Amino acid sequence: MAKSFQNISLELMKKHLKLYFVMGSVNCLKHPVEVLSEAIEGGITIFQYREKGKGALQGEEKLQLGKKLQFLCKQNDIPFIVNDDINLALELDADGVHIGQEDGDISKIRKLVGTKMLGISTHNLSEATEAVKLGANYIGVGPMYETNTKLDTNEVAGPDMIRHLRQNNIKIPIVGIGGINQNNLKLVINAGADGVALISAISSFNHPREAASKLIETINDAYTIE
Ligand code: TZP
Ligand code: MG
Repeated sequence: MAKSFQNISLELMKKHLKLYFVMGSVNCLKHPVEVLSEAIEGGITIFQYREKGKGALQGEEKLQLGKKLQFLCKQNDIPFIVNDDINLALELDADGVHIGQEDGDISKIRKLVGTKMLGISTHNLSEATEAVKLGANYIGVGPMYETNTKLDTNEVAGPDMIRHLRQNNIKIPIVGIGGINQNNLKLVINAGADGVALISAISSFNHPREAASKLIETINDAYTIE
């Protein structure tokens, strides 16, 4: 039977955030099912279905792709998170949702999703403090670096923002996001993140399995050399 990730503990949440793959069909060079399947083989630890941007699937097509990606996650005990679309998350009975600052009333969303995982994108200490208060299971902090994947990003915050949050008593699980790759991820972990969330560092490669497996190796290294 597939694992339940409801009411997830802090420790397990942190473990799952290590290598957080975010993706939708517009980010992929080949079929998203193939990309996710390879990424899972490579060692990703959580997945977010983010069907967004120019040419993104809508309605029934979005739902059907979501089902296929969720099935792969279930088979491999990988938490399946839906970006933004609370109705889709509820319809699929996803493991969680990830929302930004402009995605509606966060306390209402917390109530709607019940004990599912709730991730919130934050950019500074006041947003992070509020996210903790509203019951986030983890926060995304970014952008860590320049990115071409998302056009409407805030100013680059850099790993120092994560350091700043940790120094100011933000204890919940944190993932850095935005422009993270093989070469800069150690800086994000060393600043106090539990993991890294990324799109193109896996999806833009012809061999997502190799990309993911090198990333997880580097992350594990970063934890051991502190
Ligand atoms: N949120 C902040 S930056 C970003 C999101 C979804 C895009 C991350 O994509 P990439 O390719 O890992 O820079
Ligand atoms: Mg959003």
